[in-house]
Amino acid sequence: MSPAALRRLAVAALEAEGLAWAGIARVEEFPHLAHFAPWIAQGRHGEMAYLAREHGAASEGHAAGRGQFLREDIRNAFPWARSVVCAALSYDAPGPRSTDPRAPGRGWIARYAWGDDYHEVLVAKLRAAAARLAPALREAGSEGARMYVDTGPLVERVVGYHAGLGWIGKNTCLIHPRRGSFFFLGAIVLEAELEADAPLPDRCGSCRRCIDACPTQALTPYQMDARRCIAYLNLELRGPIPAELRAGMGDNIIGCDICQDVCPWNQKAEQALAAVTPAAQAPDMAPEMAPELAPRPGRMAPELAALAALSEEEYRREFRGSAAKRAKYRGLRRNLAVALGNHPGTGARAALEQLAQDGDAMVREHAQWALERLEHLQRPEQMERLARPEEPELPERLEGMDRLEQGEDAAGAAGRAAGQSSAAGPSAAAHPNARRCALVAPGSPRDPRLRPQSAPPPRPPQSPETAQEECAY
Ligand code: B12
Ligand code: SF4
Ligand code: SF4
Repeated sequence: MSPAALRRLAVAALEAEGLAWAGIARVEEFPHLAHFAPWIAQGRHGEMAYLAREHGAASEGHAAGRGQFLREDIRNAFPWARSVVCAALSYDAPGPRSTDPRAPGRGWIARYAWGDDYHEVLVAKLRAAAARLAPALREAGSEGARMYVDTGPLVERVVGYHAGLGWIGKNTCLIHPRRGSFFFLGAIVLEAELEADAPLPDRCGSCRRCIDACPTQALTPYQMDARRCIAYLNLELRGPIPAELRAGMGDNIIGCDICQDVCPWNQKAEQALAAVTPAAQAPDMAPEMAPELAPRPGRMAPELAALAALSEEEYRREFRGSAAKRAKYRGLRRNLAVALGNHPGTGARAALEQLAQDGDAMVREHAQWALERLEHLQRPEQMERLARPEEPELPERLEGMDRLEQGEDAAGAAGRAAGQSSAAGPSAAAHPNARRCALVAPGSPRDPRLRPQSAPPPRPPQSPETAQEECAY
């Protein structure tokens, strides 16, 4: 069977499982991966030791007399592989942005963790698609196939780039010019040769909004020091959070969305989403978003004190089947202590006094830190500032950005709208999360009813500003 025919079958198999957005990367040397070894050598992976796993004996001597890192060449782990099918699944659920103002005492759970655990959702779809493809692979005489979401020894964003799904932005995320960056990646590594896609050009241009917005200065263009990233601090780090980074973490208790929420390409995706959610097309959800990824109740801007009051059993029930559970009970309480100190509301002091009695010394120490911070914040001038939080710069409207792509966008939107029902599949209406998605106001990608109660209303659109000088397209 020809590489082109295999490609068509692979794409059809994914589509049948609700993965309508995919690309193929040819396995070869990927230039981005030249940055991998120096990144590890600088210790930027922090305690994520799995990223630094080595491959081969030191005597094979790739650099400085050691073996290569497993992930710096995809052929290290998969010497037999010739193609990687890379599927993208949107999690751009309707709802507020992390950069919208929030009422005191509320925190932020990153968007990727609003619905069911994406690992399970996406890997199940990949497995089912691979099973559909298996007879064709057997016929082609190359059956080898491995499926991964996060956990495989490959850098998925680099593979996604070569599969034509987007470019790697200065915030290190993979970004698509019409769909933004709120999507997950999954990979099927194949022994067979499939016709490959071409990469998309980098459209960051001279923009550096993500770098300037990052509260812990974790980003330099295209590189992250994960040790400073809030998503690392509140999810991956098991021990105490370095004191000098705690204030910068703000009220982020699970992950962080800031460098994506300020990205103009996500604002543009928001507009595209609005274009494909007319009243007739219920359920109103992001194109290609699996119903399982739709927000569970209480995920957006939850009340910090209420979460801090959960027993371990209640915590397990609340976060069962959610990617948020990676923080673990003690990690979440540590994060809540920091967030309560940074963004206190009614009941913050009482909640912190409870946490200061916790059975876990790490939680107690973070609560103590937060209580001391509250003392400082209680000075009259600080309280006044808290009562009227400085509104973050709201996303500029980017009508001007559409100029070059207007025709293409309209066609793309129509195509997505047509594909939407089949992508969601018959299970869409049946899934309990689907009902919540249908709450979105017709024609509006972000229903104000989904905003946390008592949060200030969104500001009216700013005067249109083209990001033409900033984003190269
Ligand atoms: C470890 C990890 C993290 C770590 C470290 C992130 C990082 N930037 O490395 C932490 C915990 C911080 C994290 C956070 C998040 N993650 Co994460 N993470 C991973 C994981 C498991 C491995 C990534 C990895 O190998 N990093 C190592 C470094 C070296 O790789 P990299 O940053 O991707 O670097 C490449 C580029 O920056 C580029 N590069 C480097 N220097 C230069 C210089 C120039 C000039 C150029 C052009 C390029 C370039 O080449 C590098 C490769 O060598 C992947 C899954 C996977 N197996 O790939 C998910 C993954 C990257 N994460 C994902 C997500 C969704 C998130 C969060 C949004 C979750 C959240 N809301 O909190 C945040 C996003 C933060 C951000 N700005 O990246 C998605 C990304 C999807 C997308 N559209 O990009 C992935 C692919 C998971 C998935 N299966 O969908 N993550
Ligand atoms: S996820 Fe948050 S902390 Fe991490 S690089 Fe982006 S803005 Fe900075
Ligand atoms: S377009 Fe701007 S905000 Fe988005 S990743 Fe590139 S530099 Fe960052």
